[in-house]
Amino acid sequence: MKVRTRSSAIIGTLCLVASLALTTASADEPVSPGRTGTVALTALTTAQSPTAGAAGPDGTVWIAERAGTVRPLNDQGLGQPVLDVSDETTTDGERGLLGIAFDKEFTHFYISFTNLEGTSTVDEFAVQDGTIQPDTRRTVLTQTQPYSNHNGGDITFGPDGYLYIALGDGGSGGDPHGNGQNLDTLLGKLLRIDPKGGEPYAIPPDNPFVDDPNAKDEIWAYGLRNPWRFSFDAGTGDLLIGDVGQSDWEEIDWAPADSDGGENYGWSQMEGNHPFRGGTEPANHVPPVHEYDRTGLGCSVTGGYVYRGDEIPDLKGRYVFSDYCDGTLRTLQMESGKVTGVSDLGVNAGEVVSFVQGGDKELYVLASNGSIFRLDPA
Ligand SMILES: [Ca+2]
Repeated sequence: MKVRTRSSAIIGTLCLVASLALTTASADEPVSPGRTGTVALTALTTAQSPTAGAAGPDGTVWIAERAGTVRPLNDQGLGQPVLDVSDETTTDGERGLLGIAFDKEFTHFYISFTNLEGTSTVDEFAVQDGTIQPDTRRTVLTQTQPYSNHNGGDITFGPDGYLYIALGDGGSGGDPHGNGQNLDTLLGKLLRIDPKGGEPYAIPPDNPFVDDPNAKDEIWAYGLRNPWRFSFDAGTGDLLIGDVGQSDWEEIDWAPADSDGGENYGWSQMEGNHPFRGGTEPANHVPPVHEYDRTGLGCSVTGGYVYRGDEIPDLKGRYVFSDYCDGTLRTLQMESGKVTGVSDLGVNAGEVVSFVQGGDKELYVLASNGSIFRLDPA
């Protein structure tokens, strides 16, 4: 999965070792007193390499499996596939079915996957009475990929009703083509489009670069390396992005709900708060709200959600995230875009691939071994 430059097999082994060795937080990590024992991980069921999920119709949670299937999770467990594009994608490198999203009305469903050529593809289906209508399928957006890694792939609708699409820098290592800072490519960006406003989509008129002939109109934010998972705070509308680092620094990026877009998160001049390979900090660099290094807390950040459910009062308003190589669930407490506390929830979900927010705003955790957990009160 979200590995960086070496082979999946090697990294997989490293990550497995790391996840075994690093299940406890390092002694110097700030842990709020009384914050351990807040949550329990309830194992619900097992999927085949789950990568992503979305709140679905009728209280379900739809789970994407990397090889190309989508299955609904309900009280009875994981149902039969409601969609299967497994003959259109592969799971080599960091490819596969990487993201799914519903619009607010549950009338359209979107999938984000790499096709057989490795091209990042976002397709749309109409949904009627909670059922995908296969004959309504159309391709919304594509982006060719120079390498098999750093595809990003997460998709979600923002509070503004527009579809946001995360794309990595194209891959290899160290951003060899300089895509992160190049506004003439969609790679290394967070995009914002209106899939219903045109064919195949419309550009929201207030996108930050619509008046810049040298920049792609779809771009909302840039300077991202592999924004594997991002989300909007269901309470405030703030944007939070987990951007996977290259060698040294994992980071969480942030923007307020009233942002006009155009944030430059720095890659590949910067990795976290640090110049990358002699890079120069851009004048407009928006530094991460949180970063951590590789000395004990992991190697590949998995962005999550601000908890807005009802079941775990102590968790309300805290951003829950993890790391693929570590698996400990951690939280950030934030005020006005500043982190005021970092906590270790004292539970570990293994190789954490993704978080999912249900319609009731409760959170689920997907692990690479297939486990699907729900966060419950301890
Ligand atoms: Ca950055």
